[in-house]
Amino acid sequence: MHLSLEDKTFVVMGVANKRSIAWGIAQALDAAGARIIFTYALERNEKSVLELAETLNRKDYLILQCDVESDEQIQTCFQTIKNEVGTIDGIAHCIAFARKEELRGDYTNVTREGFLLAHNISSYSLSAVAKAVKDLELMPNGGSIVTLTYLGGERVMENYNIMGVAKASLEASVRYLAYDLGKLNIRVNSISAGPIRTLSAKGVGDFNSILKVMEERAPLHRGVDTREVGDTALFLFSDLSRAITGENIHVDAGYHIMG
Ligand code: NDP
Ligand code: N5H
Repeated sequence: MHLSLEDKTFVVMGVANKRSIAWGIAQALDAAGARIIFTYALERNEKSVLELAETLNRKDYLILQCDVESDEQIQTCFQTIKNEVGTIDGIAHCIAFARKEELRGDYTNVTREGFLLAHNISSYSLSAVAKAVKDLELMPNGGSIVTLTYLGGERVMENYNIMGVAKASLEASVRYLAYDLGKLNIRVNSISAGPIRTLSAKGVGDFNSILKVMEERAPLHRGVDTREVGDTALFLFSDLSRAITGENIHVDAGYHIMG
């Protein structure tokens, strides 16, 4: 199916490399003809984002720094977008972080600092970005904001620990933001992706066995890839989903329905 978003501009936050879910979303947006603005956190990632962006059909992309731990960087980044592009039609928020040592073992090992850090980067950042959009009137024609979550935000998944608690907060934020921004015809939804081998997933938990269980138990008996998540994001960015907001769509081969 071909969707055309040729007259639209989207901000994609969280491309670290070609395995990133954000990159799968960017590829889907590019296939639909959309213009993309990339944001990255670390200086060292700018070059890899640039190399990837060069492979897109559209060359009128922008690449901006936005470490979401900093209110100042968020403000500067979205003000630059306002100045350079004027208005945008959507945002893909594909950002999360927790300390490695708090992603294994007992949940009660969590520290105050680790708890706050995970919530700051993985949850509050969505609300901060939504606030910037509202304050700067970046989506006067309405729009769509999409974030990424995982089943561990709804149920206990071993080792996900503090990230599960942060995702629960993120998912609740989606609902409150959907209500707030609904007045402006801005929709806010999350995609709950199945396990995908990305840089973040590297070295945390026993990823191979998690994938194996998914292939055994999911109704479709397979894993999912970043382009499949990208295509669902495309749907959420398009008018086809115009009556959907505050929703969490599972792109996980149906794994979440299993008892
Ligand atoms: P990646 O490692 O590719 O992406 C994670 C991104 O988060 C990186 O680009 C990283 O940027 C960014 N990030 C971390 N800290 C900050 C910060 N302070 N400011 C701005 N950006 C920051 O992994 P994924 O693609 O897997 O992760 C994307 C999203 O998908 C996350 O929300 C994750 O929880 C979610 N998800 C992933 C699943 C999976 O199995 N992979 C399953 C379900 C959900 P940098 O490197 O510059 O710090
Ligand atoms: C049940 C699981 C496996 C165990 C838990 C994994 C949790 C992963 C999420 C966070 C985002 C990973 C993380 O913060 C790793 C960092 O401590 C170290 N890595 C980095 O700093 C790299 C270099 C950068 C790019 O990473 C980030 N995030 O900035 C869950 C898995 C089956 C599914 C999964 C992997 C979910 C998810 O939310 O990502």
